[in-house]
Amino acid sequence: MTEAPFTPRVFSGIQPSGGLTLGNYLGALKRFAQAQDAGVETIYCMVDLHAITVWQDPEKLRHATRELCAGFIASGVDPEKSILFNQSQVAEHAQLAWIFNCVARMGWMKRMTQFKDKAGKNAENASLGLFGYPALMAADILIYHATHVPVGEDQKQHLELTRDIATKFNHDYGVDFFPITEPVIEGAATRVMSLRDGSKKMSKSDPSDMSRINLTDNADTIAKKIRKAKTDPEPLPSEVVGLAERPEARNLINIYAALSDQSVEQVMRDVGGKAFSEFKPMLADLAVAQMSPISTEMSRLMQDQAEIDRVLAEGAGRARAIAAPILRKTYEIVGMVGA
Ligand code: AQP
Repeated sequence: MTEAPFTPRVFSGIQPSGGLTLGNYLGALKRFAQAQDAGVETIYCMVDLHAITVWQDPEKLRHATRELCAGFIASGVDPEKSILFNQSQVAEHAQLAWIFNCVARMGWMKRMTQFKDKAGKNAENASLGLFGYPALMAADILIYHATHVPVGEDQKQHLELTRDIATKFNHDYGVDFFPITEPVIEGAATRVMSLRDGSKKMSKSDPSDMSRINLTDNADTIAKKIRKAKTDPEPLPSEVVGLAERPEARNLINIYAALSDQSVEQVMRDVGGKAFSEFKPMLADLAVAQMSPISTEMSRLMQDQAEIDRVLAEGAGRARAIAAPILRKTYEIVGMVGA
């Protein structure tokens, strides 16, 4: 439970490490826009400092950051209602991350599955930043005393670590300063899987473009990717339990449910018994209808980069106004002279 003195505040971020996918949209962006309209302060960040934990071409990083900002806005995040900015413009994230590097334990970090997945067999050659990533993520959240973090299921472990860091900091310094953040992981598509392999998460960095739907894909490409999505030969079951051993079928049903704002049970009632040859075009039509306006709006917004940069700078100013006093107070608690 979050302690009483903390006002509810939502924070979440996305890396500009490539183009956005349907996974980012359903697991994150769509829910960010919903949270914004629920009457709570919302802060959303393009986490460019996280992106460089693996090599990024500087020009592509700049482009991806602006395109991501366009993706936020096109998905319904309103920069007037939410605070929208890129992480590197608010130095307090990195400053608090250093303090958290000194709070988090090596043993905790070594258990993080994302590091193991991303570093792969060549962990000795991974950057120190990739290993320390979750401490920076904890700082992103706690520099705003955020109480709620909407994310996809893949980020659950990092949010547990954020709670551990807040708890240890509060305990070590005898304060009740950082909130114990609640992960908000809900809905039918909290883990959208690859279209080529139902056991792997859909990801912007998957080498196969056919594995994902990009927010910038046009209608033909979306339809083709869904048509070619891996499935099995059986017709769709009418009950959720029938999906247990069928990860690819489950994934497509989850996507359909999330896109149409229905429960999985409702969708199964409608599509149970259908062959994939019948269901896939239904899904393609739905995906095109939902995604095309977003991609069109992103292209329109990208034509005015000066306006995107203005939005980011303005959001950064508003973010700094919250972050600076929290960092100052943290320094004071830790014992830094001049704080
Ligand atoms: N497949 C997914 N299903 C549901 N949610 C997802 N998210 C990502 N993939 C899926 C959610 O999107 C938010 C931003 O993620 P991120 O860009 O910070 O990093 P990530 O989770 O590592 O996403 P990718 O697409 O897999 O990026 P790369 O390939 O660069 O690592 C998070 O809330 C995440 O849960």
